[in-house]
Amino acid sequence: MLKTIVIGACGQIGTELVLKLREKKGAENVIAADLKDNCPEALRGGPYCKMDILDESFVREYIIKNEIKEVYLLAALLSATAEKNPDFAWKLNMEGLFTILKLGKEKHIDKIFWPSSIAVFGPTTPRDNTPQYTVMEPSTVYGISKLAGERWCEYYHAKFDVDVRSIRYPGLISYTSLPGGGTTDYAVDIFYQAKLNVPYVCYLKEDSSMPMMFMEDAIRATIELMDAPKESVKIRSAYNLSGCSFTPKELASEIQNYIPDFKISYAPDFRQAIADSWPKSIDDSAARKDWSWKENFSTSELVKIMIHNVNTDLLK
Ligand code: AKB
Repeated sequence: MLKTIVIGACGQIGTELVLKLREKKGAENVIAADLKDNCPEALRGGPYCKMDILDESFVREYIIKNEIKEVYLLAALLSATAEKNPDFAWKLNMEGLFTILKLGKEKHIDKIFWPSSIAVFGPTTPRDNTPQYTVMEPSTVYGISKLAGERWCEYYHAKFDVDVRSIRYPGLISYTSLPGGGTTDYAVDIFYQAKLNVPYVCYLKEDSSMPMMFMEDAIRATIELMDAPKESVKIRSAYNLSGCSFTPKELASEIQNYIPDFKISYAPDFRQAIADSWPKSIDDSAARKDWSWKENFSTSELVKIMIHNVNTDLLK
């Protein structure tokens, strides 16, 4: 079995991706790598490496020495955090990608997954059913870095035959680990407050619709894209991917079906402008056609699962 590494393994996507890949490929073949000194409890079932993606020589040596052939590069600053630290966000989001793309060009690595985001779109993009190919003028540092990254992925594929694959993730909803620093994070935070019986103050307006997806769908999409035959992966920038779309008000009302006393109020902050520049819903027909993507979870299904599984101990 070829060796796989997930860099940024302790984050919201990384934790669940490592667990799923270990189930599929055998725990010993999937290395979790992250900045943290110690491996979190959830990832202790397999190898762990403390790794700073900005330490290029360490990353190169580790991947070459351990004959790692598949890389999932998830380490990044998300939209809200990136606005507070633009220089570092640009450095982290771009330099790590170049390190891995170069290893692909030198044929040390066979396959790369690098996540893009709906943040590649901007205020001039059509917001309803946003097409795969459309105007892309992102207004956030995060969005600019993701759009630049997409162009570099396509370039390395076209010029150097690097097998790099990517998805424009919408907001991801999960209960195994907490999100950090995104504009869509409210849609996870709200469940913790609801379960603590605390009123939730949302940093977006009640009618801010954004594309979202349950984590199980996102992990399945990632693995299905990576497993797809090379010839089926026709888009080497990143695929649009759709799960469901909802507003804070719609989400709160779904939660009230389980917790009738749950209260929400709205105090929009700087994240409102980011949400306003992003799509409300996504056209993912290319992913459906090229590698047979289909989502499994609707808003009401994901709310039911979240209400039953969110454990407020995670906040401690
Ligand atoms: C964010 O809100 O920054 C992320 C994303 C949509 O990429 N969740």
